[in-house]
Amino acid sequence: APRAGAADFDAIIVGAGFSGMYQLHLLRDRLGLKARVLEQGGGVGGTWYWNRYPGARCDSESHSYCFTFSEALYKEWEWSERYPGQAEIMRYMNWVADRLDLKRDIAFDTRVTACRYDAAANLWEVETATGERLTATWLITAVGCLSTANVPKIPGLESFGGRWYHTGQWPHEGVDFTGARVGQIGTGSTGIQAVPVIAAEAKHLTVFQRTANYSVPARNGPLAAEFKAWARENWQAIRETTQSTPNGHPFIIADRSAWDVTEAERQAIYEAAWEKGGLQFRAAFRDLLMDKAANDTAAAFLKAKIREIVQDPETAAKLADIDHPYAAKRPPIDTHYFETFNRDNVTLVDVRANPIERITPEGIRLRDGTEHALDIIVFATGFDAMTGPLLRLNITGRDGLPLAEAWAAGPRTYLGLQVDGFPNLFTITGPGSPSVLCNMPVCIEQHAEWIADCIAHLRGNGIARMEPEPAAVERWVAHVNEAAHATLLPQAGHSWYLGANVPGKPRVFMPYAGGMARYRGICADVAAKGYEGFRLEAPAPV
Ligand code: NA7
Repeated sequence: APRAGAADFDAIIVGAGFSGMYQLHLLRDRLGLKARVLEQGGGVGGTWYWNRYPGARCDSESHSYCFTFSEALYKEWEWSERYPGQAEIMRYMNWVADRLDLKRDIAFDTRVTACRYDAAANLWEVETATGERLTATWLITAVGCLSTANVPKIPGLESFGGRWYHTGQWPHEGVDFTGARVGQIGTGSTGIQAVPVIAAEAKHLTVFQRTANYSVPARNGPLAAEFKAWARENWQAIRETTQSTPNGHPFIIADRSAWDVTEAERQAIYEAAWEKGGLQFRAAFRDLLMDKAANDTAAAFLKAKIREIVQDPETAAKLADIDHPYAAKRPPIDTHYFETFNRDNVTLVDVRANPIERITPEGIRLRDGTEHALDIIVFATGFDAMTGPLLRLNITGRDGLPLAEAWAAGPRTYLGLQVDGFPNLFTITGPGSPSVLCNMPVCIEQHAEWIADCIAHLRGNGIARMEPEPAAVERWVAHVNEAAHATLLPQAGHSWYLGANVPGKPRVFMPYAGGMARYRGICADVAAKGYEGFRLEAPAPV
């Protein structure tokens, strides 16, 4: 049986984004625990601390992209736009951190390099880049899902004579594109946000597209005073909506099939959704993510829009040559993305047909020998999603088992919250949780609260060690897989949901696609049944 260890802290939390901040607040201010947050950045904000690229903006609507656990906190903050921009989110995060007095328990500029579970002492030892070692009973990762930049290993990058940047590691002082010939690789959510902003500043922008993507106009803009007042007054109702929908957004997915209406009605519904803008487009019919033929109707509508907007037919054809179902990859929303290809200073290059061969001192060379001379390369190439940020922590569990080894064939968790072989480790928005398929703060609040309740239960019952049973992990992995395959999501073979964007990464559908509301119910049920599926051990008598 485990000992009750004498650790430096009750809990160490890695990361000071939404997750780490809320977890600290709950453990310290509600449970009275001694908790410490270790954060590699120089401030709070997590993903928003690093993603300062041009056009960086959240795709969740601002009145739901925030903490909702406190009515007072919710009502005191006023968002200025329908979608919050990076700078405004950073102001919000700092405001919350100050308002809850969190910063005194966060060590900034502190990168975790290793985490080791010491079975004899029953504690976690966490090592930082400066060689400091701290111990804690509970280790909680709050490292986000999209925080390990994926810079593709294109030969010759080191020889490039210009400057290059990854959008997720953007210089804090910004990048001046004036007069520059810019090449951007990547047309995911990030790339689609960056293109119009870079094009407006650069001398020329060449967009290297490997996979064409759908996008719906965000219809961003300042929020009207009436809307702000409505959101303040409807804190409870908004919270109830986000907690009861599958994706945590403040809109309801229509309870009608694409086949319940006539062709003309369907077009009118899509047209209205297009005008309204944003991720709500996918809520037009309940079966868009389940029924391929239903999805085809949305896909056809969106492809027709691209051909309507983009004047050059050849460019339009390349942009509309999309081979995955709509929303099977994370669906981008944009501000004048397709319109930007009508500018004289923007060129689209199809690198599916003619791949990038190498980066030269002058720019990018394609397989057919075409050279694109560039001063700046922007990598909007995404992240080693979900597992990347966890594996980078070099976690070793019981019997010296490295997490990388436990997950060699893909991530295996129970509820996305714990891993067998890694006692007393909690992973906020870990693989196997809804995370990236959900409006993040909604998912994060549920996780942090579940973890806090769990720790309170363990302490109240004198339990010193918690770990999922391998059979529970086995069942959960199977359920995550089954939930994914009940949707069209796995049909986008090159998506980061599957790890397919990182060469050599195992192809496993990582997030839980069964819906946030259902997941919330499952987690609550597990807790109500005395943490069913977990092994709970009391300390050995002294
Ligand atoms: P994504 O969605 O992973 O997009 C990355 C883009 O970069 C995508 O178009 C990729 O094409 C492209 N890419 C990646 N590697 C290469 C190489 N080697 N050559 C050419 N093109 C490449 O990342 P984002 O940052 O846009 O979005 C991540 C999430 O952040 C987003 O969904 C939101 O949740 C916030 P591919 O599709 O792999 O062919």
